[in-house]
Amino acid sequence: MSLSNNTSINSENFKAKVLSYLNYTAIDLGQQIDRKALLKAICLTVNDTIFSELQSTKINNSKQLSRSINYFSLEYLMGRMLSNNLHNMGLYEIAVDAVSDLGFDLEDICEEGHDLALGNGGLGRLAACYLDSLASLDFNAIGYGIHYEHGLFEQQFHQCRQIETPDEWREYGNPWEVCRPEAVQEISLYGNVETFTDDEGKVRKIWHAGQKIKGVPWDIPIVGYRTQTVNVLRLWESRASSHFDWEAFNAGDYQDAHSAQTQAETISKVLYPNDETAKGKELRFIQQYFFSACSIKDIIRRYQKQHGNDWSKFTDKIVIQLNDTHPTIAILELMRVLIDEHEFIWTDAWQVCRKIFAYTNHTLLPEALEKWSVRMFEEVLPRHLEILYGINENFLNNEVNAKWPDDKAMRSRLSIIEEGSQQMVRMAHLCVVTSYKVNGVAQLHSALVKQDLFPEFNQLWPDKLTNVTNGITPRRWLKACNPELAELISSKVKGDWAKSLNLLTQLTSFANDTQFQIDFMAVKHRNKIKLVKEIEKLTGYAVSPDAIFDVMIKRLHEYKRQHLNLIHILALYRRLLENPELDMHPRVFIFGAKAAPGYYLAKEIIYGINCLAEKINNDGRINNKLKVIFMPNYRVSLAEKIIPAADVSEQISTAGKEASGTGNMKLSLNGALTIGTLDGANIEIAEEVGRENIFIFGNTVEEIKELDKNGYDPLKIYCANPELKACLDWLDTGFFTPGKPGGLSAIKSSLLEEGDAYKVLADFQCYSDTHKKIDAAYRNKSDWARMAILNTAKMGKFTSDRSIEEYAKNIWSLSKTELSSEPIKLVKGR
Ligand code: 26Q
Repeated sequence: MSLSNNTSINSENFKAKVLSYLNYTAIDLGQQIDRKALLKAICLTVNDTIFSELQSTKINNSKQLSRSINYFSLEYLMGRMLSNNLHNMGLYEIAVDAVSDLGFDLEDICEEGHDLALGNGGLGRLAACYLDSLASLDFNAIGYGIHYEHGLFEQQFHQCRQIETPDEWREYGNPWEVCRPEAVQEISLYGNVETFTDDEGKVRKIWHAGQKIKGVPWDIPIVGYRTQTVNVLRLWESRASSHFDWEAFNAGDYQDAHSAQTQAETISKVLYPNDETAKGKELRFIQQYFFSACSIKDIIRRYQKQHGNDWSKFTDKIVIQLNDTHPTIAILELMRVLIDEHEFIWTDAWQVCRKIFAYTNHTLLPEALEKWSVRMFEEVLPRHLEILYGINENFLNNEVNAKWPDDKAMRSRLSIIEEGSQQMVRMAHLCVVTSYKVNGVAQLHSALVKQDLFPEFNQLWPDKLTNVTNGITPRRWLKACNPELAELISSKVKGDWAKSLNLLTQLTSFANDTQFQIDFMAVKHRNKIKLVKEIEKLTGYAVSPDAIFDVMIKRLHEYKRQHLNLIHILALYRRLLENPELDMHPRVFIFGAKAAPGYYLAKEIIYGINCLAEKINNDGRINNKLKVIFMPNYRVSLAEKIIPAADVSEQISTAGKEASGTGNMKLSLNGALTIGTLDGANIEIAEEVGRENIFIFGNTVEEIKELDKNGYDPLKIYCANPELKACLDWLDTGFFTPGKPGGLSAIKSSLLEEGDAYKVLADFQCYSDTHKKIDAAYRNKSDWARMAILNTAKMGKFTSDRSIEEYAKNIWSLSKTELSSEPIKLVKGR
């Protein structure tokens, strides 16, 4: 069997294999087949092919001279794997038939799969889309990360409030991963540094570790779309180094014998659920080092297997992309390994690092920029701190001093160490100083990185800072999640649009075609009916598929402004109560969002939306014209259900705050119309679809800066706008929180008393006016359909294949692997 040429697989032999695997996975074949057992058997069936292609890819790669890209990320939001793997392998239809022969629906079986939720939000999902594109474009790539025992928490609502429970993604095993004991690594922590003179009279350093930790790699295959390439995502699990303290055990101290093990295993125990706030916890720092050090060791192990001690080709063969600053410590680890373990002189080691690392910035928010205390650095990684000081000194004394001689202010602004009551290490500075390229993730964001975040670095190295606009994989985000639309598109578009998304522009010629408009909107309507059922299942509320489905799905954060949406819902509700006959097309506002467990106001906003939902959805006076739905436990697999059913996409962040956004691309690709600010990738989406096919509103970055400069006064806006005032005052009354007056006051006070940092009030009126335009536009069915079709048609730019091609060309200098035409024979051991 071959992935690119799956002609030897048909539904009959697929079914036969599944049945034979059921011997392993089902307890009792005499009984009705258990769905979970069937799912596992199908996974094992496709894994036969996937793992053999994985071996072939490895062998093929080892024969090539091309570079490999090592993607370092603390997060990967993979979602479910089966349906995507089947689609990429071209086996989906065959599997549908085989499973249907067994009396099941493949979609139902896929539903049994657990999401791989090893990430928080955008950054983690981006990493997953990029892995898909790297494999699909035949690049030699590996993703490195952490094998968290618990991914992002599961969310439930109790009395409208978010409750977190642990994610148990591997409770019953994960069929997609394989342990690689032959590549286990050991890393050190704590201890001290000894300086000595070696036999040749050279001064050397040795780090005596206080603790050793074992890193056990788990490989998850990443299947390219309709190609032979299968890459891997390698995730490290932490274990105690000496498996068990037998001495303590024999001495009867069972507690102590276990404690080292427990402590070591804590490192990969759980994903930190914060996004956009970099709170300094030692365990998080250790996670970052653990994974970076294991990955650097693994890269060197693989390199040496091929090249022994010949380091001359190292920088030709290896490039490391840092997904935000989270893996920055890898830079210091590579310096340490090269100098202390491989006897590189400083300048040579530094040259290597400067050629190998590139860094992607995903945020401008000051609270999200990582800083770690020097004190903690010194305790956990004493040798790395020494190296850091060396790098900083050279940088300040040579590069900064050459450009700005004796400029103390500049030195302290650019230094990797921030002085203050407590010295801190600025991880982003270390990244920018070392990396040969630094990129932002959308045009506006990259411009602001240059202008506002790192202006001096940009002066120092004008070619270093650049842009690569984010992208999404159309395989998962259209072909797999919206099969009916995919089929409709394929009936009109020539060529494989899932591989070349620009082919979708062919749809523009059907945008005015009445029959195509009807077909397009009929698909949307059927997707809405499916979502209606899901909504009923998850929330108990009944909503009509004829209403406008207005969707806001993303992490909960003040800058994303779910509360702007909330206040506007209040305004609509008031208008309806005043006039139940109000001429308004029925609207369902659909939310999906998790809040970081320690983020108070974010949780209050969730509480507020849920309280509104309870009141509004049960209010018989408003003729079902308004419904509010908060879908619990938002995650990749839920996004796959909501996105195909969306009419309106809410992208309403304060201008300048959302680096890019990627949900905006997914929704638009599936024919939703955006209501959005001129922020992140919204700007580029507007450029692609045309201003007439998107609803742009709100203050621009410049206008927001002006507001700040002139002393922004939310109270003035509140006093001048009676509707806005009434809505905010309503939050104080207890109307939505019976028995608890003031139950929603925190939202109001964040806006009026705490300064409305994200300019919610400044954008309220134009947001409300723009929603009126949406209401009017939706009534013209043909116009709306045309706009929706044009959104789908113009999304070609936002395929992650385009992003990856840009990284490969402009940052990584990566050429594609040449695929072997001959089937590769696996070498057998003796
Ligand atoms: C850092 C230190 C300590 C604890 C947590 C963190 C942490 C973890 C995750 C900080 C940030 C994140 C995640 C950030 C993120 O998802 N950013 C989003 O990245 C997307 C992909 O580029 C963009 O589209 C979004 O605009 C951006 O918000």
